[in-house]
Amino acid sequence: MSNPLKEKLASGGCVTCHWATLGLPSAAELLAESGPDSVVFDMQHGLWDRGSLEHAVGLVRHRAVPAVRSADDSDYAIGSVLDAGARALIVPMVDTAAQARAVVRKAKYPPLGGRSGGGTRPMLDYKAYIGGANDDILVAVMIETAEAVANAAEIAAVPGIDMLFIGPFDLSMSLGTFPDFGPKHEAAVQSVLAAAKAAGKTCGIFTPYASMAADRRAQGFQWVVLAYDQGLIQDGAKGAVARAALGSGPDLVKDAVALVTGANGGIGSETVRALLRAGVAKVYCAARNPDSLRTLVAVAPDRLVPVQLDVADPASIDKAARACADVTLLVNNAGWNSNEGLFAPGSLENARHEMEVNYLGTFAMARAFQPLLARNGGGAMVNLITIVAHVNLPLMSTYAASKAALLSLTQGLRAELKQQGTHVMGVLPGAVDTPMTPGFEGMKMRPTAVAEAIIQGLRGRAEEIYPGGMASGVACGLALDAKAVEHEFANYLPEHSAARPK
Ligand code: 3PY
Ligand code: MG
Repeated sequence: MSNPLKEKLASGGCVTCHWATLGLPSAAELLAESGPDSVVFDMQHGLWDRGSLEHAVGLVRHRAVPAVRSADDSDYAIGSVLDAGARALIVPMVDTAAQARAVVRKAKYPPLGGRSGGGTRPMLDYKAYIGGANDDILVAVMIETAEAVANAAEIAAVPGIDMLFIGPFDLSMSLGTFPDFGPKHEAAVQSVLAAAKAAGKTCGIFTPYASMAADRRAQGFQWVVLAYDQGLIQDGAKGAVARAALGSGPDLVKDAVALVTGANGGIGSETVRALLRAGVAKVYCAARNPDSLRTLVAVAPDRLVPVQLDVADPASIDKAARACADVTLLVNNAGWNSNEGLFAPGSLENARHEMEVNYLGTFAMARAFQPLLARNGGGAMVNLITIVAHVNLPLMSTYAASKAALLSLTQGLRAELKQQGTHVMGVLPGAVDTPMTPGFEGMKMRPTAVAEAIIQGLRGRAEEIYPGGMASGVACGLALDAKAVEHEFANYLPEHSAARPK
């Protein structure tokens, strides 16, 4: 028997774990499948009972090393979780060296302690288990009060204690810093780490998020928590509700006066047609070259007004804002895609131009039309972004970066325009069949479908829409595992593509 957690710690490594509180064996199994070193079952604050713990340990133990935080430091609390098969024991609220010595006695078989033999899992191979358990099982005590911090050096020196494990939340209450941590708390945390190191022992800490776990790991903590089941479900569920949130209010489409930039393009011209079908009063159809709008304007000459506009040219924006002062619905659709990777010839120029059009052009339009929208009752602003704003597609890296900037701008606009009653909607489709995506061989959606989704989104006052199967699939993938999507997108780069570094 050799405990992989102990081996990792001995080599100076850091144990990563997921924390299981909900008492659901199947949820613990899912946590273990993601590949942490350990799953910790929380018997102190979690919903486990003896039966569900035994079941869950059986489900995870061939994937991740089972660990348990015991309910308390009693004989029964410690003995029963070790009998369930825990190979690491974390005992809460240990304040003194005497308490720590008692923990060791309860966790070890004679002659080191007084643990009683028995239990279903030890009986699988009783002789081997009893012979190896004292060495195999890692014993950690939680330091989570001011008293424990003061006694940390003495506690760490107790033979048989392998790790001091900090409970930062209880510690913040004990130190009087709750709900914040702050400098006093941090000084205590660092003093416990130093005490553990001085005694030649390891130190772990509860971390509710992976980013915090990474910071603590860099500081020398050797056991961190990446995620916990309640947090994962709660955050995921909250995020899903926020993403699907629809608002209510006056109709933003019917009788609106719209301005659509890039109205000669695939999505632009279909958006103009969809707006007409939805009953807008008028659409200013904007393009750099108004001649390119002739066919479109002929569809409804009484309601469509061609406008010369280059979003990269401040003078033309000013002129358009003066000519279109009755706008209530601004659709920032104009965009440019170099369709090149980061190391293509001229990629810096591409990047500048994409920023100029996609990000700064939309920004300039928003600045010019903000007072008009305010004067006309608030209305709405729609920004055509793309799903690759959320995750870079290396076939078109610089374009994706400019759209990431636009996504951020859209969030800022939503916040700043709320007070004047302007609804801001981001549109994040996947690949759309337009002249902008000539080399993309995957499934493309029709521009009409994007245009219809824009109308539906405005009717429901959605903040963000993800038209089409590709966009909604990627958005779902990102919510579940953003890193996996990033790596999948990186694979789209062909081996000998022009976008590859030469
Ligand atoms: C604490 O922060 O007090 C903990 O016990 C974390 O589980
Ligand atoms: Mg605690």
